[in-house]
Amino acid sequence: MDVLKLLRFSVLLCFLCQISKNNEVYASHMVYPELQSISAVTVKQIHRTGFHFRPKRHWINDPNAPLYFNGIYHLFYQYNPKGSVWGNIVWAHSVSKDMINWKALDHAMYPSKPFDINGVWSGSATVLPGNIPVILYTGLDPNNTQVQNYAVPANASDPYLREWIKPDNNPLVVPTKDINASQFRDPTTAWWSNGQWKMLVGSRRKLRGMAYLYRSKDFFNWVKAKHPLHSAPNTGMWECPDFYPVLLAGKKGLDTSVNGKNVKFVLKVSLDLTRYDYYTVGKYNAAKDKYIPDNTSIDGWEGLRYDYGNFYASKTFYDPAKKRRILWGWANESDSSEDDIKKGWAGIQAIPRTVWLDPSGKQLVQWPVEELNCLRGQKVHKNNVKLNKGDHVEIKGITAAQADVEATFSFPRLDKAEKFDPKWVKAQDVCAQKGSKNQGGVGPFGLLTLASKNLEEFTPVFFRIFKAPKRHVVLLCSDARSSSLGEGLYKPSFAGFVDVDLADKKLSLRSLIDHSVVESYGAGGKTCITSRVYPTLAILGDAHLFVFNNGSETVTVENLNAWSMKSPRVD
Ligand code: DQQ
Repeated sequence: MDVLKLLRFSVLLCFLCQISKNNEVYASHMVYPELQSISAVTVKQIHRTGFHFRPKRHWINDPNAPLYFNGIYHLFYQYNPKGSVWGNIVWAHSVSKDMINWKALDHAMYPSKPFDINGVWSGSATVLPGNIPVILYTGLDPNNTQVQNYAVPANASDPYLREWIKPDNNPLVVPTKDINASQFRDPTTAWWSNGQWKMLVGSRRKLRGMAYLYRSKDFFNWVKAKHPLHSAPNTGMWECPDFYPVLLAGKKGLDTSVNGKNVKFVLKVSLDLTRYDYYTVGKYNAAKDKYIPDNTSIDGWEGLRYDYGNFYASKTFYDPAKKRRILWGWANESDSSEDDIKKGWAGIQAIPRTVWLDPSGKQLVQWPVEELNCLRGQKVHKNNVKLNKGDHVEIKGITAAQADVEATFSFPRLDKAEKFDPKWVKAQDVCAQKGSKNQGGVGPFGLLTLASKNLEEFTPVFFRIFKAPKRHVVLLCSDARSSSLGEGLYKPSFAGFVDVDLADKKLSLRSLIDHSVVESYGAGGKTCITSRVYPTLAILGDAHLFVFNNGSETVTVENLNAWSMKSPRVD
């Protein structure tokens, strides 16, 4: 074992010793008992998002059971109705016709029964034959044992499915002796294969992350399969697993129960130890109930992520209305819990994204749902803007604190690309080392978002191209280090590599800028990064947007469209 691996192993070990010493419920969230019921008197507006989903006040985390049912999109989410840090969790419920404008309903579930009296945690929806929606979720019983329950609508003909019943024959699944009862949660959407329902529950056995598989003929009597669907060493607790088919070609989504020749599968796990969502693309052998990641997918911490920034506990669902698969993910805050109490709110959902398999078959591609475009207002357009080394040009005429920007950059040649050091394994480290201010060869170029007029504050989102012996390496960076003059903030240099063909010497970037979030899609959605930032000067009407180049090779902004974004109705 090399030194790095040894170090990581011992860090993991210490971490796990600590949590097992702690007799309290291990929630994977930071728990502040003294803060969790401090109700917000006022809600600070400065960093409030305009078009990202969030309730009026208080804490939110995981999206739960996203669902399309009889013409309505449903979003449930983990919510603290009493305060702005994690705690007092209920299932909040909102409905929408377009996933952009939302109507809040009464909470769908709160702890009330012996099988969930200590918690109603994350879960998923399945629509059973006959068009009957069912929710599977994790309950914490009086011993804090994590059990899997179900809930059904009280009235399936209510278009909003307002009321949910938790029948008395719960729990459906309790952890057997071989399972860690405090690390056993977040059931998936169930799928039908070989004459049975199947579902996964996330867990860990020592350091091995596990997706336990359960089978049922009638959806109510579940039997644990002898082998998990999949597991991986040294990955720790697998929260919120998600397992679904994707077509080999095209952007169409598939219902979760589809399998066949033209289909691959995606297994996503939220790794509690790193707080990122990782996925692999692979094959699902339905007869043996085994999932095997392709050899192009790394199965662990160095694997593919949906998003290389603040994006966790995500979940997809199949939208039969538009035949697409949609991804929801929680973008948590990067400020402190004291800040959150002062703000009176914490947590947003990232913009829902359509996901499909890249033609290479090696990764997914993500793009904001098309409905988002209905918020586009005032537009500016630029083309053929030449950017020499050190140039930055302001894009005026839009509300830069709440905007959607799409840009294509081109460069005449790649000869000036900096040398890639093969030791650079982690994109985030390269971004931290190289940044946007250090001059490069081809790049850094891109956008300076949420920038103050004289650039005391800005969040650069940019590409930097390197030359490795047989290929070029493209880095996409969303660097929060200069995002704010404020203190006590987490300001990471989030970054991901972009597996893109540079034959046409072009790279595209889309950024959704929304006061305290910059959600970016590189190369048409091959690499995505969400940063949470809290400018002090670049706020509201004082926020600016620039394009920039700090590489010695001239870069051209071939085409740029930027829109002011309207605020949807989210009540
Ligand atoms: N959040 C829920 C858990 C899940 C975690 C509790 C992930 O069910 O494992 O709020 O953020």
